[in-house]
Amino acid sequence: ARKPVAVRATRVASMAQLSQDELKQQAAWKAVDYVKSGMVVGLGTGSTAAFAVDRIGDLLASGELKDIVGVPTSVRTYEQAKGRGIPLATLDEQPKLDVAIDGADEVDPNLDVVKGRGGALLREKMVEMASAKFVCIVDDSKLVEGLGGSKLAMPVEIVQFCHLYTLNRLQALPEVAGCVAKLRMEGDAPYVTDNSNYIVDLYFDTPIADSQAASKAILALEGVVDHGLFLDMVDVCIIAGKEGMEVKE
Ligand code: ABF
Repeated sequence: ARKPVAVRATRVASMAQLSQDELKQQAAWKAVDYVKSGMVVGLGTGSTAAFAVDRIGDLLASGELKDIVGVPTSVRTYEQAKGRGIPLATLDEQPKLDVAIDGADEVDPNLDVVKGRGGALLREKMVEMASAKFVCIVDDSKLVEGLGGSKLAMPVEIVQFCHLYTLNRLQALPEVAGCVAKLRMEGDAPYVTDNSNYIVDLYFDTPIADSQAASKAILALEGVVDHGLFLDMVDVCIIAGKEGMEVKE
């Protein structure tokens, strides 16, 4: 079991005026404080993580950070980081990371999270599992009492082969009873991940009762590659809200 979550809250009156994008930026910039010269850094995907990638690029350009190597979690992030002049490597070349910074779709009170609505969950999980520290960055709209509770998707990456068969088996799992499974589409065609797989989004009416059991049951299906439940993985969560900033670890 995870140790109890410690919370450091900084009330910042001026944050009341910030837009959601500005809150994301605040969380991202705070996370970059964990990056020191010489580190190998996992670079997340999504609009919140993009602020961290830009910030690292700026600090490298100004000389405040030196000798950083970034490991991107998606083709999108690879392109962004390359454009910012961040030296890049793969997990093959850099299997041990010092820190990874990435966003999330839902964060529960234990700092378990749902990720992957941006479609990059597999590479995110591989990179973040390889990191000594995973710093998750969100605005406070992402907070939920239980995972699946936002009524938005919990994604599962599956192989293309007989994807309807896998979708039906996912929906029938007792550990996610009552969920509705939908193949993610992009226009008229199925959405294809960076790894040439499909995504099935699971929708819940009520939060997942036992996310550990759901995680194991989903992973045990043969056509499943991975899922968006990131359990016991977050070391630090930075939450930006109009009231101020919270750092939970
Ligand atoms: C990534 O980006 C994903 O795991 C998550 O799905 C998404 C969050 O996006 P945003 O920061 O744009 O809300 O971190």
